Amino acid sequence: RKMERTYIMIKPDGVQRGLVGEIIKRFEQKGYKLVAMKLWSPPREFMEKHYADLSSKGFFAGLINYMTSGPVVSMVWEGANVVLEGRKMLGATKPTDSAMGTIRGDFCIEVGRNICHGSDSVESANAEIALWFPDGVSEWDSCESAWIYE
Ligand code: YYY
Ligand code: MG
Repeated sequence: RKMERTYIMIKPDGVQRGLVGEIIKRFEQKGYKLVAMKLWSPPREFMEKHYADLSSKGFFAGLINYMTSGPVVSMVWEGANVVLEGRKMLGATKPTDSAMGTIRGDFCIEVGRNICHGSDSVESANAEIALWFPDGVSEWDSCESAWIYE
């Protein structure tokens, strides 16, 4: 099996709306392992680096304003295929396209307030984890793993 790590972030609206526990709960209950977490308000330049590939988009300035409007919760989750599966759990970028049962489908309405971020590939996950957690993550053995994996 393909063990991976992904960078999941609860955006300022998710924090303000009290959805931190709900989002963590879904990843925990699925069986993924939390290996890093912090709540903080990174400076604008840092958020611009995180979203550098979108810098030419018309919504970029608004996106950075929104993403620096309050603290975010940064997390790294580990598990088999967690990059792709984590994206499925978040739902489509546009909440109108997000299936009910996904985080975005269940909890938000507009693309510019879509409450969560998840890495879109193993390569971008590795880059985002290095950016957000330069000191690394916490390695630990979960007692549940024998019951989650064959
Ligand atoms: O990875 P994901 O968050 O699902 O979408 P991206 O295409 O990477 O865009 C990042 C972020 O930008 C998206 O979550 C909301 C915002 N955004 C927007 O405000 N308007 C768009 N038309 C597209 C994206
Ligand atoms: Mg993206």
